[in-house]
Amino acid sequence: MTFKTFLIGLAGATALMTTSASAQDTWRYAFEEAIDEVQGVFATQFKEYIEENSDYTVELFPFGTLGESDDIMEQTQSGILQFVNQSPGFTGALIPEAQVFFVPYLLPQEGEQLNEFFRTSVAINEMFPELYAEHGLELLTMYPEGEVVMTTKEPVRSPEDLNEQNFRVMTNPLLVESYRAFGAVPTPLPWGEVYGALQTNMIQGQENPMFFVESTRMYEVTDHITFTGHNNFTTALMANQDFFNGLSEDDQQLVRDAVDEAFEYILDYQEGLTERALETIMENKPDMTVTRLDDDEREAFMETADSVEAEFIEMTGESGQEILDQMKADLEAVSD
Ligand code: 6CS
Repeated sequence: MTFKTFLIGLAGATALMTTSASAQDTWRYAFEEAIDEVQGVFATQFKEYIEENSDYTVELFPFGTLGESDDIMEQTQSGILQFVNQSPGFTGALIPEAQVFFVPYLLPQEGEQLNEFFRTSVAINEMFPELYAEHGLELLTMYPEGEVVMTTKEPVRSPEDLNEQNFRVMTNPLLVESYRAFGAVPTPLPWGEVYGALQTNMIQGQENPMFFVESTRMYEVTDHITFTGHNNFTTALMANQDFFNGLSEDDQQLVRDAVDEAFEYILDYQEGLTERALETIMENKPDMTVTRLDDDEREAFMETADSVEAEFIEMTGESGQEILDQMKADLEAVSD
């Protein structure tokens, strides 16, 4: 635990202790984005459902109010928070199997096939909950946040273009390996440091879904957007497991119903979001270049997938192999 996390945790614990007994009826829910970004919209739907259908209140903590992604995870594991939305990009450092989402070109980029995969996947809905439970977490859902694009200071058409480029990645070892295989110098950083690191040229690129590139103004500190097709951004909602297990069956069902409602809402909400974000970026910065790699150009990035997959198995052993095989079977089941 960092000193900052300790202080934040102490402040949170003190707040909890000084609140009246009715604090039991207030559930604290933190996430990694702003209230009007995808995770915030999901959280708002969840809150509205719970408050309309029960006497509970849900208190939302957007990015920055309680620290970085790792801080809100620690606070949830220790019971200061009841709910946390954290992406496998960070959880992968805690639960190595969650890094499967960083095998390049495993997931379709966007669309109904991807949505159906998240709805029906055995790996996501049955296997991952067991792995998260080993860390005191009740995995409630995983959902997509959009096709990941690279935003860089120099144009990117091939892995050679990433050579010597310090490229920011979320803090899990497999994503580091993936960008090493892409030819870059991977630089894991928490989100709060990314804008400044681009501004001061400590790093020369980063990846994220388009809505986030727009809302966090990544286009101000990079000049080129590249659609490489290598991934979709996956995120996950969890509850502290002791808290969840302590709820009545009816209240557990209430939570699951709220999650199901928010899940479908967020899939609809994201229809056309990538395109709208791109339009806004182009209005704000007309000389931003946008490149969609053609099949041959993608092939050069795709060729790295086998080595990253092998690295994933090396890191996770038998349980990683089982998850990967099941993910592939789940994807096959939704392909037409
Ligand atoms: O890149 C990141 O760190 C962030 N990206 C998104 C889309 N959500 C939260 C996360 O912290």
